Amino acid sequence: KMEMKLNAEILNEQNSRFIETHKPEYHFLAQSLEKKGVQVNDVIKKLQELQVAIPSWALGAGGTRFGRFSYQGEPASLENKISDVGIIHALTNTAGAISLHIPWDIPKDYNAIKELAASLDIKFDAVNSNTFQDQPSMNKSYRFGSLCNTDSSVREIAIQHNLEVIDTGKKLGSNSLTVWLADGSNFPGQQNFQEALQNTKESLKHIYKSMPDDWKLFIEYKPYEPNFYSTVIQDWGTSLMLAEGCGQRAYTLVDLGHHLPNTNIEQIVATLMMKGKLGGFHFNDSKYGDDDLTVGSVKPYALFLIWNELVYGMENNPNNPSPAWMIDASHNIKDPLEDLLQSLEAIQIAYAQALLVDQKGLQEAQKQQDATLCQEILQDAYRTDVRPLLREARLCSSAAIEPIASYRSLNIRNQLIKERGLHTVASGL
Ligand code: LRH
Ligand code: MN
Ligand code: MN
Repeated sequence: KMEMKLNAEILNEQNSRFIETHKPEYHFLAQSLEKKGVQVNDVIKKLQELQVAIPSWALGAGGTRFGRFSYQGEPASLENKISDVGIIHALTNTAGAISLHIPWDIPKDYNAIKELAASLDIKFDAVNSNTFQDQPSMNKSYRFGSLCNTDSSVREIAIQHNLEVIDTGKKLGSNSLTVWLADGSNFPGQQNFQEALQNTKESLKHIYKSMPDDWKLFIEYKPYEPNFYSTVIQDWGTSLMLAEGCGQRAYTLVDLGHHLPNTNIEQIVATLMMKGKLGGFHFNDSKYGDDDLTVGSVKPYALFLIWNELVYGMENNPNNPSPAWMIDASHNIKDPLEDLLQSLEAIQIAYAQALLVDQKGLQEAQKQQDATLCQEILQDAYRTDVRPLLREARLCSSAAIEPIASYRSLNIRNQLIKERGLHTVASGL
């Protein structure tokens, strides 16, 4: 079977349709930004360098507990998923990594998988463990928790699973493990909070110690779901405490959907970066809970304020490693690849806007306690239409000036349907 290949020639031809509109728009913006003292070439370079991992589970249509509507031409194998990321990466030059969830994505032929990924310039980002679903091979259950379980033999199964995930990641060249736990309770009194947290801490320490020396552990938090009364790692404070308990290479992972309504996420970002403990980032957007909607589709200003702290932290907190960026969004009704292209665009827009913030002016205005001017400075950056910068960055990287328009005019989904069939069921969630 022929998998979809996007080469420079095809993309050049696509770009020729947009270049005449793009160039003057870009030059006009670049000129006005230079006048304000922005080093536009630096911004373009930073945009070209940003790489955001695509989670394997976002390549098929997501579902809810009420059902799932599959999308046509969905990837049925890990190979298919990697080649889908290859399409997105070729169009944007921003998706040079894939994040696997084990056991959903266990490779059969490691060499073939590695070769395929390398041929598409795709790296293996953090590997994710799954102790929120029982596996057929288990003779015990995670029904009452995994790493927190009162039964040490269940904790042992969950720890062993994490060690196997590390092994899988090692074989692929990944160098980080993300742990998200569904552990918690549904009713008051059901669980002893202290015991559950203590067990979790010991289990995580064991996993941390078993990682290779150059690996990082990312500990994800979430306030509720699937448990609805309590969650063991419910917030960034608990995650940070556990990361500090494990050691230097353990970090907190922020998933934008994992906060109660109106939480000031940008302040959490600032605090974690000050401590050098922001390890990973899952982008998505939400209206109500962990909705996993397209990045920037609901609260683009909040996304900008978060990026503003990320940019500040990347410049002022050398003790914080460059965070591992990932999109953790997947939706029911859109073409998953178009959804991811929109998410990447939103991430790049907010990043570019944050790079335009007049940091010196802002600091000065803060010193003067000039709240009006502080807001003016932030919103001047936020209200800039930075899309010509993104287009230029993609053009300079031989990607598509207009990814979605090109994806559509190249009929990529139809080709995938021809290769994979109309009624497909994505492996995974
Ligand atoms: C949990 C989560 C976590 C999981 C993924 C499937 O809500 O954000 O990152 O691994 O979703
Ligand atoms: Mn997540
Ligand atoms: Mn989530």
